[in-house]
Amino acid sequence: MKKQVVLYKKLSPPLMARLHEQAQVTLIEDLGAQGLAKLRGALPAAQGLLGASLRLDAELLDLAPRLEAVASVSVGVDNYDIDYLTQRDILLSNTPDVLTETTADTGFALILASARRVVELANLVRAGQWNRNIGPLHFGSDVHGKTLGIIGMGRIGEALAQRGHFGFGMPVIYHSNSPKPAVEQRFGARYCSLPELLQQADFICLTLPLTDQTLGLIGREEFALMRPESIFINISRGKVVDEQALIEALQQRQIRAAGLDVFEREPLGHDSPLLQLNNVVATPHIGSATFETREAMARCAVDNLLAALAGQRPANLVNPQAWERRKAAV
Ligand code: 8YV
Repeated sequence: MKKQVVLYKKLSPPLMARLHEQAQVTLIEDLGAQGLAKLRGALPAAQGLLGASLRLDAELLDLAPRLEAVASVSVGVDNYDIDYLTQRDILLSNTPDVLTETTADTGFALILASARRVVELANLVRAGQWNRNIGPLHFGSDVHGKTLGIIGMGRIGEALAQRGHFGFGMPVIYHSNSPKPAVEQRFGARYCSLPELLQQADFICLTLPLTDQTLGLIGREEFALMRPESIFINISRGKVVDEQALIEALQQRQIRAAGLDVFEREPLGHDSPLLQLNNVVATPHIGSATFETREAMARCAVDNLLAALAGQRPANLVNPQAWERRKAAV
């Protein structure tokens, strides 16, 4: 008997075919009001869920008494009530590794775009305002040789350090839960405290997950430690930053510029003060958004889900305790 799977993210035809072969699939095309109503109606029969960008909390999960596994098409899992999933023995999986390089590329795209004012000056050309040689009024800042500060030295932080060290000759300093000797050896990186990093780095990059510990980590005090020529980059989660404090730091020139791919609320409000600032490069959460990587992530999520529904341990299990509880109950 095929398991009942509810899909709330469209998959490519080959992945859809693979899923249909092994499961009874209900596709929720979008997460608007109608889509959410359809999702809620499908949850009572659901044994597997696959998708992303949906807050999966106890209220929704209580509509799914038969749920065995949730496969997220993301590496971040801050939108899942992991404790409740574990309590219910529901296996949650994610898609790390496959998106690491692409997301680090996005980080460097923002470093270069914000340092060299690429968006602002490209818009000046497009607006027909390039009427003379560019002068100091439009100069940007160098990237090569500047100090790269990385907050959160996980897979993506490491990939960013690799790009900075080997690609741009940047000294790398970092702050994370614990020192990473292998990273220090590979990239000549130096571990330092958060205040030290904020005071010393030319580029301050957030590459850490959103947790109870990192919520609001970068606020007024932290921006006040940064140097006026420093540039702030966020490719992690918007809520790691006090966004009002960021806006004030930019308006008051406490920092030179910001490259932001994530925001407290997404999509970013059209009236956000961030969009009135020339020294902000804002992208719509494109961290992993390439054809190749999103297909690899979806493939990884399908592998995880089908393994879990077949009674096997998914390769990328977020809550191993749920697996242990499952095994103990057999
Ligand atoms: C997208 C991400 O949000 O993987 C994550 O955690 O933030 C991005 O890759 C995700 O892929 C949703 O589709």
